[in-house]
Amino acid sequence: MKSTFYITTPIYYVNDVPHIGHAYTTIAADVLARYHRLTGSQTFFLTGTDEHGQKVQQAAENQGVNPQTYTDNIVTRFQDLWKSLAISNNDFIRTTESRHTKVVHEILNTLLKNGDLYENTYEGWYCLFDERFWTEKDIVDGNCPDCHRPVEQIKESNYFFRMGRHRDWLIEYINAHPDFIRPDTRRNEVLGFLQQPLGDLCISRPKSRLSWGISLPFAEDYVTYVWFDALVNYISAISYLGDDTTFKTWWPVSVHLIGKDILTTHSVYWTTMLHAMGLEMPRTIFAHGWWTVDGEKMSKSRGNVVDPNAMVREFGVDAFRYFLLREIPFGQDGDFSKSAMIQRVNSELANDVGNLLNRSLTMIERFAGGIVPPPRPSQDGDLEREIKEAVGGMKDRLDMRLGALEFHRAIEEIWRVVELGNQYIERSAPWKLAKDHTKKETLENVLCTQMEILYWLTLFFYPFMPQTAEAMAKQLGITIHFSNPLLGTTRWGAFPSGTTVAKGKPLFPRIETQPTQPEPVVLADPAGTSEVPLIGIEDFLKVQLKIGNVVAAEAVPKSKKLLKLRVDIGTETRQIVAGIATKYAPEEIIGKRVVIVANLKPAKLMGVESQGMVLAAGDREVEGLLSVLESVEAGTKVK
Ligand code: ME8
Repeated sequence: MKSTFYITTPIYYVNDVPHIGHAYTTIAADVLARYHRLTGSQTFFLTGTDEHGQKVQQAAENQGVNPQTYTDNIVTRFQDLWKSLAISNNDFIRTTESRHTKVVHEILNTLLKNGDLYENTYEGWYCLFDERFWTEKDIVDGNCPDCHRPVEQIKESNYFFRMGRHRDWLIEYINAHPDFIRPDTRRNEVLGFLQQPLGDLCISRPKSRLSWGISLPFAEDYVTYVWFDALVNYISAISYLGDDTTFKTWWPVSVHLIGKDILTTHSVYWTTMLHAMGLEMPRTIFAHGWWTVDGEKMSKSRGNVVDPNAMVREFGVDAFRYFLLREIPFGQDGDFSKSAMIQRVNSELANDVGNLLNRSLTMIERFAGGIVPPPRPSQDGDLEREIKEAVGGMKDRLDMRLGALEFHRAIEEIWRVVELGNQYIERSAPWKLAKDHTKKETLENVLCTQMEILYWLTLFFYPFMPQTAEAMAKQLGITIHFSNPLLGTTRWGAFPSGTTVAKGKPLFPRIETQPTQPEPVVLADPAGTSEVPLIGIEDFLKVQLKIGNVVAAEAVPKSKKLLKLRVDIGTETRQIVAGIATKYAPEEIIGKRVVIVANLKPAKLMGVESQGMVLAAGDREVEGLLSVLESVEAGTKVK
């Protein structure tokens, strides 16, 4: 029997445009949905918009349009954003659709009939902005404890849901189901909340105060209050009270993914509503943490709201998706900054992945005419075994990590294979094998293994970076049908030999930051003197030495000695021409950390500009490049 996986995001309010917080939840849900499809689960991924309520009514009034026109307009911003973020939702529900309002009506009728709803007069302090009542002890100096705006005393008749009667059951249920509310900190928070007596829930507003909502079927002068309308989307979208087979296929939901701001509404309001309806509980409600921006709360008034569209334009969709899930452990709060993003893109994507792909394809082109050779007996037994084990055990490890919603850990598992791939190239040194024709088979095996590693990486990357996976497959010269359940059915050795690779543009171009050009210093020229003069420390300090990371290398045409290098020095990437071709093949030094003179005046060598010099040992002939023992960051000064 096929397993099923149903995942939801919150349905977002349409009184505002989408920002990185909305993108975060939706991208995380997308990764899980894509992963489950790739492992063969029948998957349903739902997102949508929450379109009723006072704020929408007000926003529409401010624009002088009716609320439906207003929401029809804003909703496209969410839908367009999900397209540009490569979100693979199966459905998009809007609470103004009749398939939704119909179900809300039926649920309300049933609950009233069963005695779960009652009418009562309610008096309390009301916050217009938060659309909620507070008790006397909650308010602070006449202001809302949440948004600090003034509250007003309101007395009105409303409908209530008998929520309080489910409290003991709910506590027991949470205690008996450790995976129900996650992470543990949130579960404890909910249990803490339930220590207090649980009141009943006001589910309506009089139309005189709020007209933009779903009318109560048994009291036309009232509309339902936001939560009783919004939460129902999770079942109205899967044909509750409509098509029973569809509903039973998906319910109970596997994961309700939410932010920590709406933990109580989901863990207490929604679960007690479901209990009253006699429906099964969600398997997991997971509340993730909160993003701040450059250390500050994100808000319109601060003007620091990050627009995901701008991030996609600047960094590309996959780099943005990758960053959000790699940067902070899911569940914890985190801070968004462009500098952190640039650092990750440059070191983990451009360097680790970009180099692996680029070097491997270059070598297939140079040593095998662009055609992937067949597998041969292994050259580096231990490392190959380690790689095969890392790849072979990956599905189990990803099942575990993603089952626990530990996205950053899942990425770390995948990066282990990226690292092994880079190590494999270093250790097996195909450029050396290519010089010895008795090693032809060994070389072929190495090249073929490199392709196999890259093939697996496309599968592992796919849930996180779907466009990258597609682009990688294209460069590897193969078609991968990612909609097939490939993880779990594919075995090592799947990459077809005889394939012609199609090296293309770098997947993740390095992001250049503003270079801080050092003042060029003219050095005293000691050449010609047989005696090496002593210099003072002040002279030595004029030479700015830095650690650089070689990101690209190619021969200078018509030169036996020169290589043209691109060297990342942290703030920028320099082109440096070095006389090292007799010692090093271009592929061999990509990824190496070297020491460069950063403040040498640019010069032209064989017509190619060199913006610095790499340091090497040797007198007439280069014997070895200078490097550094520890993995020091590119751009670090050498003193
Ligand atoms: O609450 N960091 O909608 P909403 C991380 N309509 N996530 C964030 C975030 C941030 N700074 N800001 C927002 C609603 N989010 C209701 C939901 S569900 C039946 C009804 C994300 O538009 C996070 O997922 O205010 C949060 O729960 C959600 O957006 C709130 O979206």
